[in-house]
Amino acid sequence: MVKPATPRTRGKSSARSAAAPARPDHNEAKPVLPTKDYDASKDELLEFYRQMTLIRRFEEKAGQLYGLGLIGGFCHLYIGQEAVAVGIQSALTPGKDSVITGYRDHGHMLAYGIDPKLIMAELTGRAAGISKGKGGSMHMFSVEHKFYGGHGIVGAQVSLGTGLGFAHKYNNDGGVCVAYFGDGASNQGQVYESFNMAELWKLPIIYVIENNQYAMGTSVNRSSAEDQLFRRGESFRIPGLQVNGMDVLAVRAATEEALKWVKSGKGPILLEMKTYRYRGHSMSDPAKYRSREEVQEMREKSDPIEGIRKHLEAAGISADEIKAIDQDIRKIVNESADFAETSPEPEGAELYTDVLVEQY
Ligand SMILES: Cc1ncc(C[n+]2csc(CCOP(=O)(O)OP(=O)(O)O)c2C)c(N)n1
Ligand SMILES: [Mg+2]
Repeated sequence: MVKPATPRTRGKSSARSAAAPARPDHNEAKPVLPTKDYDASKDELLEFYRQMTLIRRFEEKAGQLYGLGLIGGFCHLYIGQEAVAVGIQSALTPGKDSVITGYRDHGHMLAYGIDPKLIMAELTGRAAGISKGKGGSMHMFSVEHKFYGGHGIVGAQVSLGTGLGFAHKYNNDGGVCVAYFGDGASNQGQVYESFNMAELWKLPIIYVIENNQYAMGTSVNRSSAEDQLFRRGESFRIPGLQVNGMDVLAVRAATEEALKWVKSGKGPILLEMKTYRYRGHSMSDPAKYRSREEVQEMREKSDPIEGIRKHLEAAGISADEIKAIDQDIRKIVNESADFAETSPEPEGAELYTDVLVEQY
C-alpha cells in the first residue's frame, strides 16, 4: 500500500515545522485601498491637469514627428495612461526616490520634471538629447533625476528596480524605488524571483503594474491565468491594491497608502493600475486586435484629462484659465519639437563613448 504523503501543514506535528518554524505573518496588517480620492488643493489640481496635458500633447507631437520620418526606430506612446505616472510621481520626492520603467517611458520622464526639449531631442537622435541622442525612445536615462530608464527587455526593469530598492536600504538614504511594468511583463519569470528577494529583505519598493489591457496584440484575459494582477504578489506575501488608473486622484491616494506601507519598513507593495492605451502598441501597430468602439468608449467614459477637467470646473477654475494652460503647453511642446529638429546630431566619435563603464 502506498503511504499517503505527509500533509504540508504548518501544524505542530509536521516534519517541516520541526526543522524550521513557520515564518510569522509579518504582514498581518493589510494595506487598504483608500475609500476616498486624494483631497487635492486647487493648485495641485491645476498641476495634475498641466502635467497630463503636457504628456498628451508631447506624445501627439512625437507621433507626428515619427510620421514625418524625424524619429527613427521604435516609439511607444503613453496616450491614455497619463494619470498613472502623474498621480504616482506627484507623491515622490525627486532626487531621493528612484524610478525605473520599460520602453513606454516619455510620460514618466515628463512627470518627473525632466525638460521636454531633452526628451524630444533624444527621440530625434540629437546630441542634446538626455541620452546624448544614442538611446532613442526606449533608452532614456537621467541619473541626476534618479530616473534609471527606459528598458527594452520586457520585465528587466523589475529586477533592476529591485536592485535600486536594495541600494536605498543598503545606503539607508530613505528613498523608495518605483518600478513600473506592464500586464504582459507581469508574466515574466524574473518578476517573481525579484518579488521573493524584495519581500525577504523588506526592500523599499513599490511595484506598479500598468495594466493597459494589452501586451502588443494580446489581451490580458487571453495571456494571464490570474488576470486580477494585484494578486500577483500574494504567494510572496506582498500585498496588492487594484486602482482606477484613469483617475489621477485615486492613483495619488493609493500611492500615499503604498508609500506609508513601504516607508514603515514593511517591505514591498504592489499597485495594479487599471488603465488603457489609446494608440497602438508602438507607432507601427495598426491595432487590428480590438474594435474602434472599444477605444472610443474608453475615451468618452474614462479619459483621465476630461476627468480632472471636471474637478477643475467644480473647484471654480474658469474656462479661460484652463485655456491659458493649454496654450502654454502647446508652446512648450512646439518649442521642444523645434529644438529637436534643429539641434545637431552627435559627432561620429560618440559611437565609441558610453559603451563600457570601465576599460577592459
Ligand atoms: C524579454 C522580451 N520578450 C519579448 C519582447 C517583445 N515585446 C516588446 S513589448 C511586449 C509586450 C509587453 O506588454 P506589456 O508588458 O503589457 O507593456 P505595454 O506595452 O502594454 O506597456 C513584448 C512581448 C521584449 N521586448 N522582451
Ligand atoms: Mg500592457
